[in-house]
Amino acid sequence: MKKSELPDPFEKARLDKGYGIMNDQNDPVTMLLRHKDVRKSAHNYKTFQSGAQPGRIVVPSEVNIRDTRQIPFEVDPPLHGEYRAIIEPWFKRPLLPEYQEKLTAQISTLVDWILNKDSLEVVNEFALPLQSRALTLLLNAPFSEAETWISWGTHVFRSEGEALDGDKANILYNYIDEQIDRALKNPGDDMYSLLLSSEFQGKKLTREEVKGVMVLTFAGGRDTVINAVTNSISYLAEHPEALERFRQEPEIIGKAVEEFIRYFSPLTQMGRVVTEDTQVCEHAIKADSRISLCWASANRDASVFETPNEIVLDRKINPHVGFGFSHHNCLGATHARQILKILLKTLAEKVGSIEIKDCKENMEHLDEFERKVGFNSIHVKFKSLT
Ligand code: HEM
Ligand code: EMZ
Repeated sequence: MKKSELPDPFEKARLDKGYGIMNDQNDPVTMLLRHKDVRKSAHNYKTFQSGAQPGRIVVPSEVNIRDTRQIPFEVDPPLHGEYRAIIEPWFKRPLLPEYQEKLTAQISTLVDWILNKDSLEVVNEFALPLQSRALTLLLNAPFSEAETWISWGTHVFRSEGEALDGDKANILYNYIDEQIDRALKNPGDDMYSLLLSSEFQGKKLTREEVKGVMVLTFAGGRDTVINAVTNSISYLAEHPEALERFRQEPEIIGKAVEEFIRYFSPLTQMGRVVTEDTQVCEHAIKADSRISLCWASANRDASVFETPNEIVLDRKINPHVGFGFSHHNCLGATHARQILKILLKTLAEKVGSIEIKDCKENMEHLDEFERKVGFNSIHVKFKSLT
């Protein structure tokens, strides 16, 4: 098997019964595995709610390390739409040419730097700094803040070997508190200041609401982006012809990004809390239990995607759910797509080949399923094109 492959552990259960069950801290999750069921249930917020106890829809559940409600992620319609409208224009800024120019400059500098190195560990030395520096653009925060965020590692709630790390979570909460204090004293044109001056239903957002948006912005766009970047590089290492194709046909890069998101599915699943006794795939589910929408399984559903286990760089029909589906679809997707597009373009322009030296896989243990979601570390050598 190629190192860049991410096998689909859900195929048999998806075909046989359509769901799987995993325990998680004695709050089991019925995982929906079929594309159709995932989309239908994502849409049905009345039966499958996001606005339960904060942290409970995340798998693994974060109820023990988080009280702050993440906004708009843990709010259901109609309030969800009102919150989302406040921040949606801000999250569309990556479409602006100035934003893309700055992102291109950041990524070019990083790629030039890696070309000079004999060996590079992609997760910590490339993907993490790239993600953190790019986030300074989304927050409109000073570039130097990225150094602090890099020091937190790849996930703000997890560390290697520890699925939930409360001490680490506190570092983030304290940091956001300090930043809110700073923006209150000295408002500027950054994201904290924007939120503090925004109104919800005719009243200023509360400190807790501002915190809820910021915690989500830091947590949601972190390991997902890091995995997407790292997996893309491992794919290009084993498929140098893809780099050549991006040079010849740069117009397919947008499609390739969508295909990478489908195939890599950096966010495996997201939960919902069931509000009434119901059934999925002829399986009874009790009120107040949890289901999950397994994006990673839906994205390999052969009834929707031809050759689902292959990366087809210019896949024509690609209704993937890697960024979610329906009203909670990923707000950070505009930013994430720009990062990946600019990365692929820059690598194609500057890199001739990439050699993988050694790597450690990052496995998610989901009871009956073991899913490779990327790498904990991967050492490579980049060779320049010229
Ligand atoms: C929501 C995936 C990057 C912020 C979501 C959802 C998915 C997802 C599947 C839907 C969750 C649900 O339905 O409960 C991804 C992937 C990413 C990525 C695969 C990278 C490749 C980002 C980034 C940010 C971000 C960079 C911001 C910095 C959000 C927010 C929501 C969200 C705010 C909630 C939207 C809402 O509730 O209306 N993301 N995400 N994401 N994501 Fe992302
Ligand atoms: C939550 C989640 C958001 C959660 C859209 O996904 O991402 C996870 O990585 C975090 O742990 O708290 O922000």
